[in-house]
Amino acid sequence: MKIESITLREIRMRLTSPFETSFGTVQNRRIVLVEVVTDGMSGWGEVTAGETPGYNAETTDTAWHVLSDFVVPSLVGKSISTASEVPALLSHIRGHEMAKSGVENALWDAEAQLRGLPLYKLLGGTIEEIACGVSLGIRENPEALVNRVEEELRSGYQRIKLKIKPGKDYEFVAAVRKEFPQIQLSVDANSAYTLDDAIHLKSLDEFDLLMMEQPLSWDDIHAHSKLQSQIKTAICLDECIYNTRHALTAIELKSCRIINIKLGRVSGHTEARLMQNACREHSVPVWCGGMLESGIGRAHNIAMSTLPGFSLPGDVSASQRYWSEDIIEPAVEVTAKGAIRVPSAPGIGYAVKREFVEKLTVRRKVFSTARAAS
Ligand code: OSB
Ligand code: MG
Repeated sequence: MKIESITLREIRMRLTSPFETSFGTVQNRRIVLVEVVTDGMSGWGEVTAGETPGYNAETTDTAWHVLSDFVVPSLVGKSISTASEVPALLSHIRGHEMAKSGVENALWDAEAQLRGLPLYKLLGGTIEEIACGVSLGIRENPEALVNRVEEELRSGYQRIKLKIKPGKDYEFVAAVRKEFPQIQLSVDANSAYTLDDAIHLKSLDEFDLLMMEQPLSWDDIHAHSKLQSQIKTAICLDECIYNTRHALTAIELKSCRIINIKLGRVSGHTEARLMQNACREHSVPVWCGGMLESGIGRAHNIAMSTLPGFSLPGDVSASQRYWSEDIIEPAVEVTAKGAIRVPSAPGIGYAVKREFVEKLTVRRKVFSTARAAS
């Protein structure tokens, strides 16, 4: 595959409602999309960096910079035989996993189309209906949260995840658990606590949670090992795990019993596939996390979720939970039983609504072999 051109676009999209986590609230998204053209075939990827460096170090603007000045120039004009060669071509660039992931995944989409295969098959996926959960932002009070949970359960979602932070945790979880004693329930702290909170976090053991996601510092695998030994609830790591080595370290240190895989955080499909395989060999379940993606990132998440290690419901939910109009068609829909049927069309399996993307675009940069960057 000869990489003929790469186009970066920043689009603006507004979430149907604000999403609050322990590190901030977001409603207006600034999303970088990557379109590659290889052997005449166009493929799409999404950079899942946030607007601020609150979740990890990357932002929309750092991604634009690193893509424009380093990642894209390392790839345009190159010939590769498969998208899984991309990490080696980018190994001289440290970090910036989300920026890299946008391009690598676009090449995976193009490669699947060139081979006439749905992306999930090219990746080696085996699951044809993926199980869906939802991630609920922090609410004003427990009653509002309980009402929201009820709506999501009515839509069929199989697992509910509650965002928590100090002062908005125990009572909120207690209220939801009291109302819904049987559901699969988990919490996500996005690094809002320290080891000094161990006794408080242990108090959540009584709610029979499926997992507690990333309670401690975003870069401290060791501290999670100290916490895991003190609580019954399974810890799931998110922010701490950028690559398979990190996952193996966390497993060896007993820092967690579950791992969340996000394509952007781990730099793309190649590393995600290695990581789920390593976790499976150690009997550690994984699931697909979300980053409030547009339809393009969502479609890639669906393809990844078909790999055999993905044995828990992911944060992959319907387009309409986020957007009044998505940039792909058909929109992602969830069945009454809380599942997404994996599309069978070549590539990501959804069509990109080009005209709509154009309308949302606020900046664009084209890199091609035919002419200089414009
Ligand atoms: O920690 O999983 C997270 C959103 C933004 C940043 C981090 C996280 C999240 C979510 C939302 O939980 C998942 C989604 O519905 O896309
Ligand atoms: Mg998380």
